[in-house]
Amino acid sequence: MDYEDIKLKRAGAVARITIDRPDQLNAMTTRTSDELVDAFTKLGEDPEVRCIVITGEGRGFSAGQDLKEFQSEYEAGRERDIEGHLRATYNRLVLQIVDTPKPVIAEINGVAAGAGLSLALACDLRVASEAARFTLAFVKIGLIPDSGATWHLARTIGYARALELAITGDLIDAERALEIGLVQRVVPADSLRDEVDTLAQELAALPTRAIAETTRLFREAQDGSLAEALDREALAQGELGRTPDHLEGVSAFLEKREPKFLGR
Ligand code: LHQ
Repeated sequence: MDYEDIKLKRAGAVARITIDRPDQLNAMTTRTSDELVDAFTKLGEDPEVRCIVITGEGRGFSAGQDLKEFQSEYEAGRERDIEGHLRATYNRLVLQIVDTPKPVIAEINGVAAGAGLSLALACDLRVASEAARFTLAFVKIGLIPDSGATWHLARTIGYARALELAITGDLIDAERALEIGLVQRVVPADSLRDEVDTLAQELAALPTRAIAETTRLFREAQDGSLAEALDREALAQGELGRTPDHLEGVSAFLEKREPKFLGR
């Protein structure tokens, strides 16, 4: 698939996806979403890729749905099939990101609004520039938080704070986002790229399968009992215990040397 709305770059085991619609603050159309699903699917299947970064071109991360995509329907007062649109676009995209068996970092270079914030929430780590801002803009246009935000946000920052951001639509800065745990790190704008590259290289050198299983188990444990979590842990550990990276990690420890993981 040729990409028009996103750019894809590889540097060793790290892949960087950039949403490339800077004039619209990287607001997403159906095409953007289709391209992102395609990129995450392919990178997820590529054994050479061991960490994925997603960011935005220009001064925005993503302003969510491109509200101009349905402009003619709105102007004509025609009914819009938002349910169908969500099912065909963001619902697929969010599940694809979450199921990608590689660590995914959101490099939040600027404003993340609406489904743009939902997208960042679907990633494993969020590193923001001091210039980043965040809003669940949905309520401002008479909608509910979608694209997984009702699921991810309360689990990320707690129910009370999530509900407050959802029903006020307040725009918060990076410092507040860090304080409430919406992002894991905030760095100066001019060092964002370097900081994320360093983090991505570090993650890419770790046992990729163990990271994928860790994120899956944490997610699944949110909705189950301790007994179920223990059961899933034992199953996953049984699998990982048979991997080359487990053997390498233990051998390196016993031989007092640095491990060299292969992501297998
Ligand atoms: C935009 C957008 C945008 C198009 C800025 N679209 N152009 C799913 C299913 C179907 C329908 C509905 O929604 C959904 C999911 C959702 O994501 S709903 C939420 C959609 N997003 C929003 O409502 C956010 C709208 N944008 C804003 O509130 C502001 O632009 C923010 C707070 C993000 C940034 O404000 P500023 O930094 O002041 O920038 P700006 O407003 O001046 O925007 C810069 C340009 O980007 C501007 O274009 P222009 O040609 O005038 O320079 C905006 O029109 C354009 N833009 N967001 N979502």
